[in-house]
Amino acid sequence: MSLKSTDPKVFNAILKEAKRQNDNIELIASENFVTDEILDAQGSIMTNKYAEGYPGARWYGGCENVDIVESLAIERAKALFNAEHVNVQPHSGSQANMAVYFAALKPGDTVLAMDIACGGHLTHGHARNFSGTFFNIISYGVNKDSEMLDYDEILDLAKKHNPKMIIAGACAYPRIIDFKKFREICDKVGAMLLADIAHIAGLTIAGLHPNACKHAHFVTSTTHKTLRGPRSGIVMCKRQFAKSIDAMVFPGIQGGPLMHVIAAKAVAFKNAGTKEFREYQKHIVNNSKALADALMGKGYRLVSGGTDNHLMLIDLTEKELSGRDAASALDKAGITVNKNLIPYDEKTPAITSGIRLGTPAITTRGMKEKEMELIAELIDQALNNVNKAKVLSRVKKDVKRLTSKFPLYKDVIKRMTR
Ligand code: DSN
Repeated sequence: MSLKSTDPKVFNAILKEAKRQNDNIELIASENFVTDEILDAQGSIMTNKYAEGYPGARWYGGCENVDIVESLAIERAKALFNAEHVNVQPHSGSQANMAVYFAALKPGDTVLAMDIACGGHLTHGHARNFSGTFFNIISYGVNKDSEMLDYDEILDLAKKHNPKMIIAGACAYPRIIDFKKFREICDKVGAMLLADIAHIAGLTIAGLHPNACKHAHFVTSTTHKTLRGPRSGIVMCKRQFAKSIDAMVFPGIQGGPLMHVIAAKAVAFKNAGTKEFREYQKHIVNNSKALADALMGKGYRLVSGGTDNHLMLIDLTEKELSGRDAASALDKAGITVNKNLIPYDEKTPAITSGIRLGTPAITTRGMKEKEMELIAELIDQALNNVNKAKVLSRVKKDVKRLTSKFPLYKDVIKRMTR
């Protein structure tokens, strides 16, 4: 029996999603398209196996095969990041961060982290997230003029509040993060450093961003952004924290690991060790710079004046357009982005003055600088005509013409439709 006949509603939603991903221009900076090998591993029968514990020390019998994939994932990740210890069991970036917080801190301890309104992440202390409810969060932002991290200001805050941990890392920051400087600040005030490299993990492997593992006590990452693996997380740490991190991931905050996802992580880590992967990361950054230049050439203001990495933030204030309305118009034109606060935004998080754009997914499709110029042109046409359905539908046709030259999941769609 096939899913198509047993559950046509779910089958059709999956098929339509495959077609949407194929037809649209995907610019969400945290998304990517996994390879067929990752789909094979993640969709495998390893989903059936309970394996509480760690390789060689499980609570269940029959773990000899899942032990192989978890050990491979650990060894490959250690080599990629030059990490002293890696735990590959966190189900997500959020749980990776939770494991570090609970292993390194006590409830009520002070943590200095980047404000979500300036590019930080929900788990870096948002009031309604576990991080903001269990811990005393002090936020740092970006400099109002440069819109970049201000390490003197961070040091001042650290001296004033004496945090037990400082978090370096962001999900909407278009510039290089200086982890060495963060560590120096930590050492001055006796704090531990957690680097959350979810967005920049792939760039790190390719040497296009400083490696946080050199400087931080703890490093967390998701595995599905620039790293292009399955949707999941990992924790890396210095050797002396290995036992407490492992004990906090299991049994501290998780039960059975998702062995099918860990198998897919092992596959992704193997791929990330190749020359092709490093070339791919270079193209992500080149595309990001090309898209940023093309947009600025059309008069768009980019937060901090450009990008060093895979993403950029457009400030739409001068266009008299909200991030919400811009994202909605682009969606109608087949261009997928997310609305995003810009530093010191006067609008609410549900409306915003900005949108965030990233190039990992379109680069996976093989698009290069030439296509970035065309994409900037299509974005500009859509944003100049947010209320004109006819124009948006014409742009959508152009989007489809472009994406059809870079087909995605052809075999997946063929298998599903035959
Ligand atoms: N904050 C999400 C993003 O960067 O899109 C990921 O958690």
